[in-house]
Amino acid sequence: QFLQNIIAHPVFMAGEATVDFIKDHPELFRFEQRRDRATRMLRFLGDVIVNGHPDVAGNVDPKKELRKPLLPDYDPTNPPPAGTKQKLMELGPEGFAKWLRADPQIHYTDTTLRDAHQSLLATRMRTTDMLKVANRYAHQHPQTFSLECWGGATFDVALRFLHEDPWERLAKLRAAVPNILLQMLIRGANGVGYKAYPDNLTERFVQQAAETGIDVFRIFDSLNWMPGMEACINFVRTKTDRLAEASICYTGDLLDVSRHQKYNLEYYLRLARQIEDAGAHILCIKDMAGLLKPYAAQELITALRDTISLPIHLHTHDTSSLQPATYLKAVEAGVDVIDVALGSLSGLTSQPNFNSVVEMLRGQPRHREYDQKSLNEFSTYWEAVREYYYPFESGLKAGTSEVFQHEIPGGQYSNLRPQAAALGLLDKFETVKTTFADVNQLFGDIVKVTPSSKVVGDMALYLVSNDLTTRDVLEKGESLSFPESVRQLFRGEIGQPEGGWPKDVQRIILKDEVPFTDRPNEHLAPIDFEQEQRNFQEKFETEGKFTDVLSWLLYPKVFEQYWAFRQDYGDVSVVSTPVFYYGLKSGEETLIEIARGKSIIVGLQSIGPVDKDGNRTLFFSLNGQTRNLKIRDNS
Ligand code: 3PY
Ligand code: ZN
Repeated sequence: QFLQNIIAHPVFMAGEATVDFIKDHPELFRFEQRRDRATRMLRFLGDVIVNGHPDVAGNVDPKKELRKPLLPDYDPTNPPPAGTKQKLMELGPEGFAKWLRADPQIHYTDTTLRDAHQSLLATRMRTTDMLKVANRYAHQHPQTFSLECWGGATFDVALRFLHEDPWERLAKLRAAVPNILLQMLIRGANGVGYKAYPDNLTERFVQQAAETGIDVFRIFDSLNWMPGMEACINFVRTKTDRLAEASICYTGDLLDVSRHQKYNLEYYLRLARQIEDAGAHILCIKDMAGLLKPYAAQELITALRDTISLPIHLHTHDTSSLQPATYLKAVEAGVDVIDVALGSLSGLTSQPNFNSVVEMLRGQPRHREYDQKSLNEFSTYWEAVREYYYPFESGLKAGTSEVFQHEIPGGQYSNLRPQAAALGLLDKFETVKTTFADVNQLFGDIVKVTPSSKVVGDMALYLVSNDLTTRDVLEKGESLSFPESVRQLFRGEIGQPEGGWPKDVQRIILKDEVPFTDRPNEHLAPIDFEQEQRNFQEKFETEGKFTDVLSWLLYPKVFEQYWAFRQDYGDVSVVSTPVFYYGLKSGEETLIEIARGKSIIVGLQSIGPVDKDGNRTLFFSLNGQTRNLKIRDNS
């Protein structure tokens, strides 16, 4: 073990070991009880088989039959045809933006790998399911503008629930898709988290994301507050050669004159000009709840095209089921790119149906040709894969125009239900939704998107679980103490809303605390990366990849748990999704590639009874040889 430690040590590997090498590196004497990869994997499978996967606990249907997804045919011999990625490399970001704005044909962003599953399946889509089709897609749909595949909630969820390294996901997708732009969603000053981060952390994060594979940074601020986006736009512009796409989050109803005071056309045009002045390459209209109605889209896109010279990218959620009509009007009005998801992961709180929108525009002069049969094959693949994730479905069965009242973002809807369920409020979910709308009014009618939407959700859950209304807040709020996230919002920690906070509500919530109005990031000390790298090494007893250090700085607790899990069980991202969530049945086998080019075949032979110590012995076959393993039964 000592020798192994020496050989694996980064200093030794770099050929930099001196005579003091052993003396200077006490960690060489740390002899971990390292289990081999296969045994760690068996332990993971054993735990799931005996105790179930905690993430689906209580939601598993033992009779559920999962079918094997069909993979579209393809010939991987030659590299995929050149696409937008090559165009960006050829033209650079400014030139690319000009080309995009001038291109008469409509472009599509496929959100299947990010927002679609964030909005339908609580972000649980695993890398292995993406990788099975990523290269096929690169071959068959190279005319796609971009694949949104990273950021938003995927970073946190990958580490927290899937025990996966989000950076590895991105690197693998990049390798599989060398020709289409890869796109991420970044919450401006809040990065891929729920709070403000020091600017230099966002800067390094953006740089690293570009290096690992991101081409389009869709940047937004959850209150449409320009200072929350500006630094991030700048980092993309100055530290990478990729595209800064800054967003205006659409809220309210442009056509509703009674609500016109705040979110009217002038408001959107002013923001668009500011975004252009801030140096963004593309403007995104980010309709996170699906509130942009067809005629509002026509008015907005027409006016935007007349006001700024950036290309315009439109994002929506089909919660109301109206949004293909919005796309039709937006395309007629000159929008450049629209966001869609492959058929079986589209609709409802996800994006409009890619396959169908292509057909909607067939015959329209701006139509872009796609092989419909192939798109449908991808949809068929995802239809079977979606079934793997059935415990995470939101339960919404049909489009609902209720969204125009509650304004809950698509990505939040599929989370709010389980959150309400966890608090025992499922039977009051209707009240939770109406209270969400009431809280929005109480807060002064704000833009609601992560993290501001989460705070509105927290407040709604708090009120409903305490049998309170927003009127109670105004009448007896002085004696109530509110969730910490609500206090943070009113303190100014995620930025400033249009028109400021309602003063009376702010006082009720903050009591004696003094709010601030400058950038929350200004209050945060910059990160000393060299020191943090040393801290990482000390804490985790390994030098650590820089991407691990970044993940740790962004999500310290989550990363520590992820790391501990990885030490115990190894890299479980390579397990197929049905086995990951539901384990193996007796007699069942699975093939797992535990390292590049090294696969094991694991079969479950039988499960023994619980012994006097509360353990069960599991009999596995590992590459044809019997291996038994004791697993604690927690039931
Ligand atoms: C996110 O921030 O994750 C979103 O999807 C916002 O719409
Ligand atoms: Zn979205």
